[in-house]
Amino acid sequence: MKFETKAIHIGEEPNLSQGGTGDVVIPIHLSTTFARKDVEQPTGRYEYSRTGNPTRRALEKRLAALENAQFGLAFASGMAAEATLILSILKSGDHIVAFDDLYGGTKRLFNKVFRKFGIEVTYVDARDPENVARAVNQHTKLFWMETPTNPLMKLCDIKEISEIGKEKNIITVIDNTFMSPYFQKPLDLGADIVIHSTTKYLGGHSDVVGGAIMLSNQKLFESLLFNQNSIGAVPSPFDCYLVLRGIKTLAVRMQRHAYNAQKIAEYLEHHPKVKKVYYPGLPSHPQHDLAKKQMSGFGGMLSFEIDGTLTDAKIFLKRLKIFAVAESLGGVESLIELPALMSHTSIPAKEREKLGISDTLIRVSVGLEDVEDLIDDLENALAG
Ligand code: P1T
Repeated sequence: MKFETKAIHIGEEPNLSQGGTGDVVIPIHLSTTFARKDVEQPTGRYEYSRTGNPTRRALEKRLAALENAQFGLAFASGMAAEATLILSILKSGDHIVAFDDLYGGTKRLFNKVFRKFGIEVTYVDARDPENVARAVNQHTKLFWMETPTNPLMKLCDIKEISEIGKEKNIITVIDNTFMSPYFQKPLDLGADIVIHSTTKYLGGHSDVVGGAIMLSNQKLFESLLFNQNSIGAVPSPFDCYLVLRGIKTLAVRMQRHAYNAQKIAEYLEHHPKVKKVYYPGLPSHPQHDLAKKQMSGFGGMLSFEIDGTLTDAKIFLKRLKIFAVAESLGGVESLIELPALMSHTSIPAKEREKLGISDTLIRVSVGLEDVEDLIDDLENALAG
């Protein structure tokens, strides 16, 4: 089955057997517990809804199919997926090598939560895989990468980094939130684990918070499954339904997100009040060739530098009428934000500066509105 077909059907096949209802949309199974005939074992597949739930199961099957994975697990948020993953795989004294440009909340989780439990992280510029290899020590257990990164749209070579990981017995985790499985499949490129904030493109409508992990390694899956139940950061059946529903249109949405983002990136690149545009679909992006190699499209996220001060950036944001000034991304509506004051405030100012997250860096999640309306909105706001 091709991607679009899997995105609509896997996990939601109508039950046409004797007694089956033939629903084409899976019911939202609200029951928290499942009765059994025999006290010693569950009668059906399910016993308690934290452990397993039919609506969640449908979502998990679909999530796995999208990333060409054997297994999928759904969580209550992207952060819940990340925390469960770390708790499942690492122990005190272990070490992570991570991309230096990550979602601020991921860095906060590493630096402020897991460091307290003796898990160390070295951040490197993973655009050069050599930097990743050099940071490995005898305790390194994980490589943690986003590509493209949030918010600077830096890429890392998934294949090369995964190969380094395999050589050294280190697990490679790729946060694939920005590309979605429609444009990039890290497991096919050699990564061990893919993680998503399903709050973003998979949900697609800014109405559900969720997370996911996809992988094919049975042993790691069993450990994650055990901890999904033990820690219990699971999504509600209604949340699972919303993500299942969102995924059905993922392919068409991603195509339009990318089309609109390319047009906007090209427009901004020629604007005299814009210093720099970061979008992997632009030939001026320093890793455009890598983008073409490992992605099948360039996605709906971009960022740019306004030529001016923080005040100019704030005035620009205030003048916008269609773009909502809001954190998050990946929904049908266009969102815009200032990472230094919003999504990345948990990174200290000095570190932000070093990474290139300046006070005038603007991040855009390009939505599905008419692109001419979006460009007009930007034009008016930049003219102010
Ligand atoms: O928000 P949550 O579903 O818990 O997902 C966390 C997360 C993980 N990974 C990436 C790449 C992300 O972008 C996020 C969440 N990001 C935002 C809320 C944001 O505005 O960037």
